[in-house]
Amino acid sequence: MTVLENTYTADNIFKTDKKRVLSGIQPTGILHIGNYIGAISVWVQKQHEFNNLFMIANLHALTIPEAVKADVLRHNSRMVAALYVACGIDPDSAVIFLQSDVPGHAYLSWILGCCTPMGWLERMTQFKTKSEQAESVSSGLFTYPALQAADILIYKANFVPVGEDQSQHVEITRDIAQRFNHLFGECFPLPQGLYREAGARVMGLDDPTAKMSKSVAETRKGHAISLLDEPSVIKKAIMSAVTDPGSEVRFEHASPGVKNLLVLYEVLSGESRPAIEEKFAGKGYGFLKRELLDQVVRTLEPIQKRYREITEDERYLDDLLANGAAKARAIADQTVAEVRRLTGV
Ligand code: AQP
Repeated sequence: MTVLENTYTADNIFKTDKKRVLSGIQPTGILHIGNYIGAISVWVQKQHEFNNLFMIANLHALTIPEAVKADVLRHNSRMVAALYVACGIDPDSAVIFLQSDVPGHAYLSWILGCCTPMGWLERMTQFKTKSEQAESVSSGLFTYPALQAADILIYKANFVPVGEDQSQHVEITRDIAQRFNHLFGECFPLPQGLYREAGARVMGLDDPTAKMSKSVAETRKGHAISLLDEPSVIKKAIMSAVTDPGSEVRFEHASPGVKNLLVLYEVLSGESRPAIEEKFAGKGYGFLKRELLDQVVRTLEPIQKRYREITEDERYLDDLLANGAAKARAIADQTVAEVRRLTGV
């Protein structure tokens, strides 16, 4: 693949005129089944309906700098790109790129930050949660929503497929876009979140009251199922997942841990809720766990095989990311030029 930087313009990146999608994941650890179900699987399912840009949000990964090691961040960033493709994103039609390769994100983030009242940022629940856990709280963690708004708005994305935990961030992006449009003139469409009905919030296997999280998984074995886990590791995590002393397998009445396992089974198997409730009634949670294990391993096997093939060829990822960056820059530069004109900077 050759990088055709000079031949890309904002108008020739996508072959057809469709609504635009932007989404991304922070390279803060190995992606888990929650990232797959809540975000990537939706991207894959809907990729032909939209023109897609999928970024690796490595600038966002710096918001907790104590957790960052340069080599690990570099490695994880490439791993996330490889996993996008391994999970089924078509690299020939989607633009896959590193956030840091497009300087317009940070540039626009400053301008949008200036349009964002402090009170809006103070209300963000993710900031509250993450700042409670962090050693020290950076201003980057606080202004993270302005950068995320820039990620989305710089491509004038119409839809943002994300897990439910990100819904407040999509809402604030709409508010920021509206405020910019009001202050400086119409520029940004108001993006909408795209969420799945079941599985939009996968919970930790060891603590079903908190969402499954990459960074937590780094330090707590059995918290998450990583997309690159061996079957033996997955087995351990699922078999030791928190349930309860009962035997309730109806979705509406199950305890949080059991509901989480049922939802994972539902999403991965594609079976209906009544069929699942019938299948597991009176069989005990051990049976549910074994069946879920089978579904997870079957889902992850082809992804892991493709991941190994992709990562064996260093050049493939270099080219993929260089091309993605050139395409993303072409679109981003056009928006930045428009923003400069409207704001007078
Ligand atoms: N548990 C989850 N269930 C469903 N969807 C999830 N996502 C994350 N966790 C779950 C979705 O995956 C994408 C990844 O977003 P991110 O990396 O930018 O940040 P995050 O939401 O904070 O993800 P993690 O895995 O929990 O990472 P850390 O620990 O680094 O914060 C988003 O679409 C998110 O909704």
